[in-house]
Amino acid sequence: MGGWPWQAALRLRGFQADGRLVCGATLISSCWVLTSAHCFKSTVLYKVRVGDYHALVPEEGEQEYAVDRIVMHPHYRPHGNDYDLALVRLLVGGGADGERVPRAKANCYITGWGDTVHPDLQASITILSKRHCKHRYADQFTGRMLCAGSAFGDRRVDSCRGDSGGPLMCKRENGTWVVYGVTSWGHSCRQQNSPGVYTKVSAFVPWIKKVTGQ
Ligand code: 4AZ
Repeated sequence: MGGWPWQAALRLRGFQADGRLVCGATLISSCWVLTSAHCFKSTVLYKVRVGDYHALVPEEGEQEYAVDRIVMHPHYRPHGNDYDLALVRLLVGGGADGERVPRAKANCYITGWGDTVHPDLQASITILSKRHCKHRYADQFTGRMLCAGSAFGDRRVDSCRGDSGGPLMCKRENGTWVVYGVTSWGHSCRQQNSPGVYTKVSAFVPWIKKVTGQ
């Protein structure tokens, strides 16, 4: 996606519905993407497209990979929202470059091809306080989640169906970007007082390193 080189798409593979969008994802190294565990509801085949911008137009730089391995977080439970994280290893030849995942707060963006995101494919978003998120979602909101929202003029900015699994990225002061969240759930979309909820990547760095070996 132009300007968002880590944005990837999890799509169906096979004779039926080939290429249909399942979820967003974030490329975190040359062979791993981070996405939501809830994207994998059935045992169908998946592929991962990277380097895409317009979802329907074949473009230079767009690449598709078969999936080598899907690692769901071991604490994720079907139909739940907690521990909503999965790592997908792409079937590519070798190579590995790790990225640190420290703190960042300002300058955050959500991206995706889902029902989102105003104006198109991308939106600046604000991480809200834990207190605010707890107030709205009570015990459904755990320490492994972030919530975020913002307004664009009179329109609310939010992730929505089809965006989940995709990145909430923040730009640090030194100019580098961090995957801060993975789009997960929320009460509806673009509703006042119902911010989108994101899996808090910083809570999972040890697990990500263990799985990816980085
Ligand atoms: C979804 O269904 C979904 N507004 C993603 C994000 C939000 C709601 C639903 C947050 O994938």
